[in-house]
Amino acid sequence: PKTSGSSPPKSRNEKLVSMFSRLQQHYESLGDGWRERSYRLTASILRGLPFEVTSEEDLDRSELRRLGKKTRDKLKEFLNTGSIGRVDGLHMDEHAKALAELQGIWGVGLTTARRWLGSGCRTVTDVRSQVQDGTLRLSADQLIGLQFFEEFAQRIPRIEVDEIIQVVQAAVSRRFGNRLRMEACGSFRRGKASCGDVDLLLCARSAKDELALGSTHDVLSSLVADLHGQGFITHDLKGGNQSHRRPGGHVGQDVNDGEEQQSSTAATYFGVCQLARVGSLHRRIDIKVYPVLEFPFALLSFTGSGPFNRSMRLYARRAGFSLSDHSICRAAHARGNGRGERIWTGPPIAAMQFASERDIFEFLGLAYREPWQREV
Ligand code: DCP
Ligand code: MG
Ligand code: MN
Repeated sequence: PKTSGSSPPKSRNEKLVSMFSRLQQHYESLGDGWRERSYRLTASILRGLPFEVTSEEDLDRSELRRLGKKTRDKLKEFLNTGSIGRVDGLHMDEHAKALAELQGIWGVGLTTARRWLGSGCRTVTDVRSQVQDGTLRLSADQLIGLQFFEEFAQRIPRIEVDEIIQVVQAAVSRRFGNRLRMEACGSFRRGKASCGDVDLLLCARSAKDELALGSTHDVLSSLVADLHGQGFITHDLKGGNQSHRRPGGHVGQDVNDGEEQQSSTAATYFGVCQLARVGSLHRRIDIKVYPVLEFPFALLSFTGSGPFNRSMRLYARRAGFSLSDHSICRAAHARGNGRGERIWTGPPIAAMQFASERDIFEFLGLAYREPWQREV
């Protein structure tokens, strides 16, 4: 015998009902009450129909006669094509939104986000529950990204960036005296009122200081150890998909993208820090140490913005050069690097010619732009 009170009977026009409900929800979320009610009515009429809509003639039967032209057009589209473009578009939006949310977790890139979406994970909440029940396995970085998702999403007020800079500067001075200079880069250097993270660039003040300091890797390791020791750095991150980071250690040795470029000894650290003050949030911090000769290139690159870097590099390429965070090279020949990309590298322009960012602009024949003029 039939049990009452279970799921409601499926409508003969189930697919159409769900499409119009989707449209109704969409307009509800936009606050468009008129369209919301219109599509709610359509869904309810379709739900109550005693027959399945299979042809355009059906649109003149019973309650369907009440529907307006736009809705009839959508029903016709469905009958002709099996879907409604407007509804497919909403699904696309939703797909893009879900991908963006998942990529908001530190350590999650497009590939991972797509894979998770494919296995039914659409939101951070979904990820959390799938991690709980063991369906989803995250990398150490991703687990930290997930743990601090809400905190990392908070912008850091400029005044707090200042405090963070002072903590690191104090450790730098204590350990390395005046031999090491430090520049806060990224959005902070561009003058933004708030920043997504803190980007710090370190470099010996002179070639002589560089010799005395030892390797960039050792400098960075000992600084990070100091900041750990005082409880300021709380977590280390390995650096997402960047497979060239030195495995094991959390301080990575950079490798140039172009195999032909001269080897660089820049070192990079990604981590999490927290000021010793009640209520202070966990913040993302990036620290890089570059060789003296690369400093202007590193400063330019680490200051950004990302789009500004891309356009300046494109400009350089068109002028026959390849600009990176290490140097500028003549763009001599292109060849595959095994991943189907083309690298354009030739002999580097002597680094001695570049003492400042200004020299790089000048070399390329570009007017200098102050950091706060580098949004695009
Ligand atoms: N950068 C780049 N290409 C990338 C990542 C970064 O050129 N794929 C450069 C430009 C950025 C700088 O490094 O400005 C710092 O990177 P961030 O991700 O910290 O970006 P911003 O500091 O500019 O912005 P936010 O306030 O979000 O940290
Ligand atoms: Mg930044
Ligand atoms: Mn950063």
